[in-house]
Amino acid sequence: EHVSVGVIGTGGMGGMHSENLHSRVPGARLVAVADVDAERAGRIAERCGGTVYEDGVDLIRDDSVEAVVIASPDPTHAPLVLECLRNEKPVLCEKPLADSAEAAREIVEAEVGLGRKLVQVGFMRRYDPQHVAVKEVLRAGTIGAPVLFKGWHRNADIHPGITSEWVVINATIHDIDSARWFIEEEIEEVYVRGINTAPKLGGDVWDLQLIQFSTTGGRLGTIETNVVSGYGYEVGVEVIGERGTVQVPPPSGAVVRRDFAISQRIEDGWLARFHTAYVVEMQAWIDGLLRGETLSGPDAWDGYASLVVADACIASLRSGAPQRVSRLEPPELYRRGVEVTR
Ligand code: ISE
Repeated sequence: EHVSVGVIGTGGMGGMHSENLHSRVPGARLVAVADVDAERAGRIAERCGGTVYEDGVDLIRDDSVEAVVIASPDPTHAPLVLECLRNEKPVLCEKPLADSAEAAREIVEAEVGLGRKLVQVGFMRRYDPQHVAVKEVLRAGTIGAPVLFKGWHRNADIHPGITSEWVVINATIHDIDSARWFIEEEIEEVYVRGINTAPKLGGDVWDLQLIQFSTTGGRLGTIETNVVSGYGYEVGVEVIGERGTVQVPPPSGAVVRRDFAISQRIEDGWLARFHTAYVVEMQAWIDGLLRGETLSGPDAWDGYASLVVADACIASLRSGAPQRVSRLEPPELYRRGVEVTR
């Protein structure tokens, strides 16, 4: 038995998801790929199989496609997810779920209207073994209740063309989800500052941003997002609890001594750093679908809630003042288990 999956978007991320579905995830079959660049989709299809579409909507409507992965550009996410819901097909959508909280709210409402969860969001850190190990320590109560979250998120470099808002919606969104997942409380207030460290992006683009936040239960947090670190790709988390702290370990590659120095390699990007997480994420999604289980991964509510916080971060960036986050009350659907059917 297997799930027939279609992948929309065949850039770096969609290409990796396609390869994983094809050769690393038992129980999945890649049956279609779509990309506005049909040649690029064709190259993936040659290696991994599947019908080629130029338009993601046609892929979603293909009867042989039982479940959909969306890895096309951010502004296309919300309309494609809504199309999946109209066709009642389970969908794993890359983050961000939409390009604004308002657009994500529409997805939540459509799903609530259907009465079952079909949408998972690609917050893959929740499947990264190092992040999972931190989560397990917190769950076990080993360091007591969390009191402070510290996240740092560094990309090696970025092409010109980005904006300060993009840094929040496309990069920091992961850390917002991470904070919500580890602390298990909503973010209540944010205060964001930024500076430009990379003139090539344009002097008004804040590539280094620092967020301070507080949560509904009175915890604190900081998030550093640095999209031009200049040295490599790294994601760090430390949670300070009442009795101790827990953090993801530093890079664990071979330790090299040479030329009077010690060194270890650091990954160049997320595809390498989170390679295992992407496979585990996909396998868990496919296994859940095969077993007809309730979706257990990050859902449309997580996608929406993270965007509400992201919108508040952008408001704070613009005003230079702390910003309250609208209060979030999840609908019933996101509080109890409901069957997922395919
Ligand atoms: C990218 O889209 C990702 O999702 C990566 O995980 C993140 O580190 C990067 O900043 C984003 O641009």
